[in-house]
Amino acid sequence: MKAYLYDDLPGDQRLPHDSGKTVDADDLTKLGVLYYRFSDVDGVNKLASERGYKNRDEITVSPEKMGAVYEEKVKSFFHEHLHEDEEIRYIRDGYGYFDVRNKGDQWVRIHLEKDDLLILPAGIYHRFTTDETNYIQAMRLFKEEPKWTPLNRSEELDANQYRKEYVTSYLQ
Ligand code: KMT
Ligand code: NI
Repeated sequence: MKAYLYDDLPGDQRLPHDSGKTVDADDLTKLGVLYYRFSDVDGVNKLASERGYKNRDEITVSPEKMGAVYEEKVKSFFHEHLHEDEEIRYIRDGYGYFDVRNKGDQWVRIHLEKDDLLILPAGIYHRFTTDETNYIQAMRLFKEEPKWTPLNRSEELDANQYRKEYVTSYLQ
């Protein structure tokens, strides 16, 4: 895992966009973003059961797997959104970027690799993209009633109960 402030310069979303300003795991924790590394799935199973997760699936995001819809899919993952539930991703292979908004509403870019696990809290604005390797395989974990439909950022959404709880807990 490597995290830094996004440079906000034009260019493909899959380029690093590294401003050179590092963000560490403690800074992420202050935003409610938790980072772990698990070399095998046993640790993931334990964490999942502690947090009440029962379901999971695996997704491969790559042109080989997705064919013609790959570019479209990658663009859709990159729309800024939130969920009314936690989002847990365990990277099984390849690389990807999760971008999250910090206190000053700047993007923090988190580069994940195999064995990294990231927990994004409910209500945080974020987006995802593959990197230049165009390949990631990830486990997505769900609670029983998944409330993680992506809700795109808007002014009305700032009044959402889960958004307000996130702001109160982490941004004030
Ligand atoms: C997400 O949350 O945007 C995704 O599920 C993308 C694929 S998982 C790396
Ligand atoms: Ni999401």
